[in-house]
Formats: sequence, C-alpha cells, structure tokens
Amino acid sequence: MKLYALPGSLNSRKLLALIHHLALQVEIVAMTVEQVQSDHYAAINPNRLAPTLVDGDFILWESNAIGVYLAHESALIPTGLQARMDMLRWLHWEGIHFNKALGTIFFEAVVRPQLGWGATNQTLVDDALQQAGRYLPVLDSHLANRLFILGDRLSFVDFAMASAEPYRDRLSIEFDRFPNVQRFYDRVAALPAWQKALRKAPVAVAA
Ligand SMILES: N[C@@H](CCC(=O)N[C@@H](CS)C(=O)NCC(=O)O)C(=O)O
Repeated sequence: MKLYALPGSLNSRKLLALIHHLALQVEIVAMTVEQVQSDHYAAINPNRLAPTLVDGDFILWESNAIGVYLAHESALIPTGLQARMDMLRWLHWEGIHFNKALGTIFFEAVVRPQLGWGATNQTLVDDALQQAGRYLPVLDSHLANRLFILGDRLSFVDFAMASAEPYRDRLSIEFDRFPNVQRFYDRVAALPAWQKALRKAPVAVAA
C-alpha cells in the first residue's frame, strides 16, 4: 500500500499519525504541492489534492475515508451501528465544518506566505474565523466530559479532529477560551505517533 501525502498538511497528518500509531505497513510517498497539482498525480486523484491511498488496484481519496479504511478492524474504529454513525457524524463535521474553517485560516496564515502565493485573502479568513467561532464552542462543550471525541477511548476521529493542533498558536484564534479543546489537543499532542508524524513532516507545505 502507498499513501501519497503532503506531510505538512492537515489532511495528510491525520493519516500519518494513524499509520504510525497502528504501525501499518504503508509506504509514504511525500509530495510537493507542484507534484500534487501535476497531470501525473491527477491520474489517481482528479481533484489534485492530497492524500490518496493506493492499495493494489484500489484507489481511495478523501482523508477520512482513507482513515476508516486503514483503521478498519482496529481498536480505533468503534463497533456497532450507532457508535459507527457517531464516528461518521464527527468525521463529516470535522471535514465540512470544523477543520474546513481552521484549514482555511491555516492556509491563508501559514501556507500561502510560505509558498509565496500572493496576499492573504482577508474575506476568506474573516468568514473562516466566523465559522470557527460557531463550531469551537460545540466541540468544547462536547469535550467537557469526555477525554476523546467518541468517549474515553482514542479513535481515528481524534487524529482527524486534532489535525490543526500543531498550528494552534498561529491561527489568530483565542484557543484559551476553549479549555476542553486545549486539553484534548494536549492529549493528542502527547501521543508518540502524533509527534512522529510531526517530526517526519518535511517543509514542503508547512513549518
Ligand atoms: N477533503 C479532502 C481535502 C484534501 C485537501 O484539501 N488537501 C490539501 C492539503 S490539506 C491539498 O492537497 N492542497 C493542495 C492544493 O490545493 O494544491 C480530504 O480530506 O482528503
């Protein structure tokens, strides 16, 4: 199996941490942004976005689908219909709402200047900050009586939800207003697999 990744990016990091945590035999192909945008890569991911998993003839893109595929049958995926739907609910919420907002701020504040891709799009940042202001209290209140997103056990959702964690000081968000989110971020940041995913991140996309 091969994972084509932009290792400094949020959606690739969640999978790198998962792969390290489960010690999966997955070859990580670290790409640059130019490689992700190439026609060559579009053959496996027509969106020209990372990550993409190639498992024999099976090609899978969308990081959360890849995470569920890789963690399938491990303790990081809950069993039972309702628990699985709870997982899906939070994975959708993470991708569509929460980290969509944080990812936009991350891109505008960290990636764009680093790649020299022109001036910050302040309209986008303002909208993303408004969205973050809407969704952070939801997460903070959810985490008030839980260690992790699905309860007291680590799951793949935690790697997905925490993907902006390394950049929390650079996102112009007052995270201290959300102490449960801060503690959750700290808990995930303390995992050896998370640290390993960070250490291995090259500088192609993020510091
Ligand atoms: N919903 C997709 C989003 C993928 C995505 O936005 N990838 C970004 C990095 S986090 C990317 O490849 N950006 C490169 C570009 O925009 O050229 C997923 O979860 O896999």
